[in-house]
Amino acid sequence: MASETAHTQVAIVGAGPAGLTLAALLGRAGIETVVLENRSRDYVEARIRAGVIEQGAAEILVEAGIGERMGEEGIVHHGIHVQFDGERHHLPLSDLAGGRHIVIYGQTEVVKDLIAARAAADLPLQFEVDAVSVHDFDGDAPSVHFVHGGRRVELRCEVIAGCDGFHGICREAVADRVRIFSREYPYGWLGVLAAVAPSSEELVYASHERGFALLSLRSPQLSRLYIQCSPDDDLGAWPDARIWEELQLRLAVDGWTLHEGPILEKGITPMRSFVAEPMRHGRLFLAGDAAHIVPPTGAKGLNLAVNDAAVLAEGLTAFFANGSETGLDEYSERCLRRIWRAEHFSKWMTTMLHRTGDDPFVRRLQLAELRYLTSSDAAARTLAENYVGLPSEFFGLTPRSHANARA
Ligand code: RFL
Ligand code: PHB
Repeated sequence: MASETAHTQVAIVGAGPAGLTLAALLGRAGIETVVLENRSRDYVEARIRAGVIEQGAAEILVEAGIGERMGEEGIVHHGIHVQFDGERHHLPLSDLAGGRHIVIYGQTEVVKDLIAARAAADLPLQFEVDAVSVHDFDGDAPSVHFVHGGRRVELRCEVIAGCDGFHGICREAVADRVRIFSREYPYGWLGVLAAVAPSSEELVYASHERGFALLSLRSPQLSRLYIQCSPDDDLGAWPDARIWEELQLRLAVDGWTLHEGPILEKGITPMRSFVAEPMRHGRLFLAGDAAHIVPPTGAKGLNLAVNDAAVLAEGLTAFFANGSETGLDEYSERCLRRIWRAEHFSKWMTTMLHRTGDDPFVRRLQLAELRYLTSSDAAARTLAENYVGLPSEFFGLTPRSHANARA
């Protein structure tokens, strides 16, 4: 097989939200990057995942240069509903959390916009690369080896960003140096995308005796719905009619109708909490799902990935400008403070809302907590400020606007 050598400043493994946002932010700072993705462009652009973007993460995406379509098509929400005992309660997130909001804009759209911007700028992004491996990141001349288009390539670089998701190879390469914290949950989510106008303007999180259900959306014509199921359920056991029947039961409230429509896509996701510490190993930096996973109930996965990318971009910008390693030294610690807050919040939301076994004691405690959440301003504020995303200052970090002014 033919082989060749190439060079860049930052080799980015993975074209998900973490890798693509990092590449875009570094591009703006004049830093050279090559992005390597093992799947095809069609596959990456069709993968349906998250849909809730915190105001702060949306601001980072605007800074990364993809604010235009998100500004036009993204839907700003100021509240959510929490439902239990057949009653729906409104939580006015923005009133409770200093005016901050969330934006409903699919991860699929974020990924499409970032890929389109990179293609328009004619910057290197290689899909369908094989046999990716990372080397020599303990020294100052690391490299990434891969096979692409029948050629074996050695990509020499100064820094490697491991943005290759939970099942990637970058965390594997440091498996003997990371400390792992993890929990698996005894349930999964069956997610569907349906061609029907959302039956509620704002999201509905429902805790029901039969299990959790969530009504979300992607656009005025597209609903996104989830139901708690067993993590090893087969999709075959969930024909469309059963999905709608279960959603009707779990989301029902008097005087409201859940409208049904054709199901365009469905999939089952297991739920886990996971953190690998630290996130820096010499010149190899882990970011996004490669380093941490949260159960989706708190809508934090995508937001954490975008935040990691922003913190890493800031550290790398100073490093390439004047050789300062301060930002890189602090990278792991700065990210982990936000990550652990999100880990706690996501586990809290998950255990409060899901059915775990038949223990009536557990159910009584869940209901007591849900009643407190929907009747105490203090409790509701706790959910709200976490859900819309805590500002950087909360973690003792410089707000990004100041950091930029300094750079
Ligand atoms: P991603 O999006 O997984 O991207 C990693 C990219 O790396 C590629 N890759 C490789 N490339 C080159 N060489 C290799 N050896 C490679 N191995 C892997 C992959 O193909 C992929 O393109 O990670 P990133 O960028 O860190 O972004 C994180 C988010 O995607 C993730 O946190 C969220 O989507 C999590 N998540 C959800 N979060 C929410 O907030 N709400 C949701 O509803 C929600 N649904 C989900 C989800 C994650 C899912 N996964 C990972 C199973 C649903 C699913 C199915
Ligand atoms: C989604 O719209 O996909 C979504 C919304 C809220 C969550 C998780 C997923 O907590």
